[in-house]
Amino acid sequence: MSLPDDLLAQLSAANHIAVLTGAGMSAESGVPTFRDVQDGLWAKYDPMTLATEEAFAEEPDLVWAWYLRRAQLIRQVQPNAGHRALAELAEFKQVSVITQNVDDLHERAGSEVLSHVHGGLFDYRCFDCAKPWSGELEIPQEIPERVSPPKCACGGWIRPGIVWFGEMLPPRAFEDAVDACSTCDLMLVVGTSGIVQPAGSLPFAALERGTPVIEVNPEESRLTDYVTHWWQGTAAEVLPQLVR
Ligand code: BV8
Repeated sequence: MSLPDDLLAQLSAANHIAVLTGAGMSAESGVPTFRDVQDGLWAKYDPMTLATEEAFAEEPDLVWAWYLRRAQLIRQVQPNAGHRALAELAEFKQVSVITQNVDDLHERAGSEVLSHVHGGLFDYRCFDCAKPWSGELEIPQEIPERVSPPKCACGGWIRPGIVWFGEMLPPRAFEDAVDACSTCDLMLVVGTSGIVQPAGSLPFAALERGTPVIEVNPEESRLTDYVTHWWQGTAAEVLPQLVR
């Protein structure tokens, strides 16, 4: 599958490209998406219940162990050809990467203009006083089902610096994301089901201005009916074609 000529022309003429990425962006690095339930890690843990303030307040050791497992996995994997292509594209165009992912694979691939609208797995703060935690994350080789989080000096538990369901998105990151989608010449939407809000609505900030939005996804998503073009394929297959 490739792009229709008119979109190819718009892509090469674009000076500023906004890119919204979701869990599918990291799938080819070996990170399960939220919709993947085949993998044991996810089948046992429903992100919808565990990725909440209530779950952490009730069972901090269960939630903390779940995030330790995810941090351990991210440390073991590498950015894929899709991450690297986006970093390379930024060498000759303005590229604003907006990611829903909490991993650091875009950074490790070299992407700089980056908004983490759902926070980052490697930022930590106190659950009670919100003071950033600069301690060393200890990830045991074998992570038990439950691990007590580290404690802040105030006595509160340390939590991951990510946005849980029901929590506000980081205002600055989301403002930057809306700004990029509202001012870009073209938008790419890569590897997202478009289910989670308000991030899932960002493409409409481009569409309502008549800016072309190209979706890269092997399957249809909630956004496919609305985007300018669905480029059916995976991130690591399609994105390197942008920099050939
Ligand atoms: C909030 C961190 C309010 C946690 C995450 C309307 C408006 C506002 C809110 C809501 C709303 N409707 C509902 C809500 C509530 C909720 C929500 O969206 N619920 C959903 C389930 C309906 N939203 C919130 O709670 C947000 N907060 O709105 O607060 C508020 C306002 C004021 C004051 C106080 C509060 C917070 C949402 C953030 C949640 N945190 N992550 C963690 O990771 O543990 S979201 C988490 O799930 C991920 O970060 C990611 O964003 C999301 C998963 O979505 P995707 O990335 O799309 O991944 P998914 O698996 O779904 O799809 C993968 C796609 O990839 C598929 O399409 C697949 O085909 C494709 N794919 C697979 N392989 C590949 C591929 N594509 C390319 N290449 C491949 N190889």
